[in-house]
Amino acid sequence: MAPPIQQLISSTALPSELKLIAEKVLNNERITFDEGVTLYYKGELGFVGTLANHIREQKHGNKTFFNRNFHIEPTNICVFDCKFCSYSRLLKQKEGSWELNEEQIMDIIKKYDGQPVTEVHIVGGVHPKMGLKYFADLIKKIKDHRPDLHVKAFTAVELEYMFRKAKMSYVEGLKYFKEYGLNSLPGGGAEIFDEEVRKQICEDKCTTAQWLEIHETAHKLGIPSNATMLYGHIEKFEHRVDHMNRLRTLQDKTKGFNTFIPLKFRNKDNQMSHISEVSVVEDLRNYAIARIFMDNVPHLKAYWPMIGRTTAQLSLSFGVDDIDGTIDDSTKIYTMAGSEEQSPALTTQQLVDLIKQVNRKPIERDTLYNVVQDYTNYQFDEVVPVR
Ligand code: V47
Ligand code: SF4
Repeated sequence: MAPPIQQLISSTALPSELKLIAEKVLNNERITFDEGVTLYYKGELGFVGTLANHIREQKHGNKTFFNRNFHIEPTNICVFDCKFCSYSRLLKQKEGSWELNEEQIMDIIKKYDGQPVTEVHIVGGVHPKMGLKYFADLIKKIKDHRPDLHVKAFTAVELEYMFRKAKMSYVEGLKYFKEYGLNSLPGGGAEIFDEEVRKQICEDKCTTAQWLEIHETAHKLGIPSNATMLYGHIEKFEHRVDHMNRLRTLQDKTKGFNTFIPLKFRNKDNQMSHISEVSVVEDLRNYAIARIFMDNVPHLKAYWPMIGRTTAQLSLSFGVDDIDGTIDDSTKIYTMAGSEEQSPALTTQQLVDLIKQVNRKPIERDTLYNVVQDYTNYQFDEVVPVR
């Protein structure tokens, strides 16, 4: 029997514009902006899923990556006012806010001594008093304590604010952090690049141009990064394609993005709570179209603490090849916004089982996707320590 994608192409019922896209995917060709928009308006879940799964299996076979990481959120106090944010508090607003000092952060790091974690992910609110020097010293302390731990830290939003306050250019600031031990940047703060939509949902934080310039500068300095897209709120399909197109264009230039991470807008306790959340079908369609459109970004991540374990499992048939990490319950940005996972922690064994249940190969990776361990035939004969 012909592979599913060829069966699709030979189906007489398929509209010619979709057939053309399917042929491009089969021939490993890039789809255009307009074709991306067509997929959003006309591509049914089964159709986009078949194309995305073809690409996923061409790129990674059955492999599904995860890593052993933990998150530190130093504070949720933030000078900005993103309308979708359920997590931030103003400096003067004491209720529900937290600020960790250096000792408390180092205590979290030390909690993982002797545990085989490979990455710490540090992001938080943009605190007016926690500046560049504070965070550079913190990273150095972490690296002095545990040199092998990969430090993935600070969104472009946090960096833009710190560099502006320190009167440093992006090159100077990023070089400075790199010297202190910063290894890569997470993908947050991208939201939606369209300037009009951005103005409505997060007017006061770093602009699209600044976000892209910080990531471009990082890539040129040998600091890889991720990229996110916040979808399912007031944006139109065209805005999603525009967002991915700007990332794809930058990636052609720098090749510095490892992973694209679509983030579903969650509507609990924020200024956009009146907007309904999109369906699981839309989540899966979005992953699939992202996989088809972003042909030059190697990995597509479903961030399970936000989307939930079941959708994360499903997403592995819709283009996703990475389900992030073991994490722990210190990540609050989604739990406070109403995600399914109210206490997001999975042991390695649970993550491996989750992947195996849907017949994929669980591969533990480090931040840069070097294989740490292939768990396909691994037998857990005792309880493996969490994370
Ligand atoms: O930029 C905030 C999002 C992001 C909501 O690089 C919300 O590996 C949905 O970027 N509904 C920060 N999303 C988190 C982030 C991230 C997460 C996991 C992995 C990586 C990585 C990066 O969280 C923000 C924003 O887009 N966010 N509030 C909300 N209500
Ligand atoms: Fe601050 Fe980030 Fe929340 Fe925006 S999303 S208000 S920058 S913590």
